[in-house]
Amino acid sequence: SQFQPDPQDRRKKVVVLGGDGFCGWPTSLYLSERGHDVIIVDNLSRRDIDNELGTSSLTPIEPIDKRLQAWKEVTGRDIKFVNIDVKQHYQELVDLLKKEKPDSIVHFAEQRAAPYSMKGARQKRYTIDNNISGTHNVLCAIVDSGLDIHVVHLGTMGVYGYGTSGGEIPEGYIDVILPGGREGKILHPAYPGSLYHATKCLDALLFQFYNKNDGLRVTDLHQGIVWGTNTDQTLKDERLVNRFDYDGDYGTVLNRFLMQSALGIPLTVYGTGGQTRAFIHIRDTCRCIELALINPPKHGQPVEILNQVAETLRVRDLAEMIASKTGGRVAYLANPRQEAPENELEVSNRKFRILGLDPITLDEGLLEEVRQIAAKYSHRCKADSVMPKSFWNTRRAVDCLTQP
Ligand code: NAD
Ligand code: USQ
Repeated sequence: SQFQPDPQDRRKKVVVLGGDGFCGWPTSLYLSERGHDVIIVDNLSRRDIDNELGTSSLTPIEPIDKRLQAWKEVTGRDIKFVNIDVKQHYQELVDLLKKEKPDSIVHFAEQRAAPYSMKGARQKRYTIDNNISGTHNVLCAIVDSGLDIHVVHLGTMGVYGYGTSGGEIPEGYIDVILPGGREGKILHPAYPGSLYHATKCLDALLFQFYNKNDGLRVTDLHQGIVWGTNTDQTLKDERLVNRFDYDGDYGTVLNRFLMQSALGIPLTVYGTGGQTRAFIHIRDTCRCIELALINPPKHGQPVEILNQVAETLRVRDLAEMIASKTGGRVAYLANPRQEAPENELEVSNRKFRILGLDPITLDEGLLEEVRQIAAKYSHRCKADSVMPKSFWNTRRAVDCLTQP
């Protein structure tokens, strides 16, 4: 196998970059509970962006120090927190690695909303600068530290484009016949649909370079859209609650539909809703990260790429299914984005299945759990945050605003 599980020493010392975020927080708690030694690094920029947009998590999230204190009280376990901006504070990052000597880094610390990355010149430039320089700093810092640290990066299914290659999307690489007739394996062509998604394509080239040049071990997880909010760990205490993004920029589609149905407002399908996307539940995000951590690629192996997805679903099917169960209405809006109106999507997740993942798929109980969380905190919803406010081009803005 291409993986190198180490049954003697499965507990890792892990730096979680972006550990205050939607995926990073529950993953940090999960890893801590599973006996790994976790250090969170975050510059809290996601909380600042909420302030900038005049919105906030639907669930009332505590400041990071209160979160960590609650985790200590409830479980007796320590998680350290260090406020470092991985894009701006390079030397602090190198010093931290040299001091803590982690086995692995999980890299969540990027601006992750496609709509925010298309909002305007400032947000476009911020997303490119933050994500590309941040990722490069992480790789450069590992080499600088002289340590053999395995990087697990959260990438996206969106690097492949949707249904552009035809057939099942493989895991990262495709077999090709090179000019001259030689057989080869190359990175799957990149076809991003937003500047955010473009940063993940550019990250992939940096991983390939540092792997080839410096022998860095990298696992790149091409994750689908995450849904759900709580996990067994975040449910242990109200102060540990995970964030729930519902606004037009950061709210992802299934959670938005569940929030909209809980609040009795129309479900916002963009375009025909023929877009087919890959999905994964937040509980499986946590499981997948641990599987990736304890199964690092062998030394000398190319960048390992796994598709972190459970299933593929069509947006209008999701909306109609939720509306029919809850008596809600579906509103078909002009699409604020530039994307194929209809696409098929078939994705391989063979490697995670080999590693033992039996993924959660759309489950009535879990859908209902998210709806109930949305209903519980519905008083916190700002109605004017719900509609899309970022447009891929100005023509679309006009269409969206003039549509009844
Ligand atoms: P998030 O915005 O909730 O969390 C990202 C965290 O990183 C935030 O806490 C933010 O403050 C921090 N951060 C950003 N830039 C930083 C910097 N320069 N220095 C230090 N910290 C920084 O996002 P998320 O939903 O948790 O996503 C995490 C990762 O997973 C992202 O890279 C995203 O691309 C990927 N991903 C997310 C989803 C999803 O549906 N949420 C799906 C696929 C992939
Ligand atoms: N959509 C709607 N209505 C809405 C919101 C979205 O129809 O109210 C549609 C969008 O047009 C799009 C699809 O639903 O076709 C998915 O949109 P999304 O906002 O849920 O997800 P996306 O922009 O793709 O980004 C999210 C995360 C990102 C991650 C990506 C995984 O924010 O960090 O990388 O999912 S993936 O989509 O597989 O690339």
